[in-house]
Amino acid sequence: MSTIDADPYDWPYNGDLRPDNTALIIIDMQTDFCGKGGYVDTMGYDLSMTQAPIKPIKALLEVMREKGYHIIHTREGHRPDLTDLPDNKRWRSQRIGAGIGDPGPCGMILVRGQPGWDIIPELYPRDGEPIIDKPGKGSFFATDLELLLRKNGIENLILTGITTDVCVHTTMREANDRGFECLLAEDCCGATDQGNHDSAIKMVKMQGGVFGTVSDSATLIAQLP
Ligand code: C5J
Repeated sequence: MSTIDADPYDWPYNGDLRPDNTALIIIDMQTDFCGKGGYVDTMGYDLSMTQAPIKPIKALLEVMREKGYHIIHTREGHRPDLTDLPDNKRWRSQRIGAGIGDPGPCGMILVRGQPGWDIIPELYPRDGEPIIDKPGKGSFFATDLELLLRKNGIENLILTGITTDVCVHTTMREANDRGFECLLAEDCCGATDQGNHDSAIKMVKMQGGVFGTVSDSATLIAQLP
């Protein structure tokens, strides 16, 4: 039995923490969300906030690969013909000058196969590490993530990636409702707004850990069995 120091409770709740039953999920570390000329950059946000988690994720990823944990990556994006892009999602993005599906410096914004849509080289998946391509914010909606987790006996999820308040939080909520035991690695996440990042972390911790618990990369690296 082993646990990771976390707030508001040490994780996992039952002490059953093994490489076999635990996955690192790296959410949407794509050029569109943290690279120059991508979606977030085109919207005018400060990229330093979505780039901040790159180094901590890389350090954690290296250790978890070494120890044999499951590693899962996600990408948000739409089909090139945009048949899976809700009209209102497109309309809202166009309003702020970064229309999903429109051409930009990194190709069509958030479209599968375009340079901006892919995962950044620093964190690129290794052969054999599953990539979940998702059309929405949550990683469970319209994907086979749950099937993959259940089939492989994965019960514990370490959530990392961007953005804390949108895709990471939506995925954590979806996972929590499905009974997965979730830990958010605080320094391995970033948002387009520091206040939103801080609030998203605070929300996880309320009600005794309503969506799970929070720790950081240094603690995980030191304590993961
Ligand atoms: C957003 C995401 N923010 N990956 N997507 O649209 O959080």
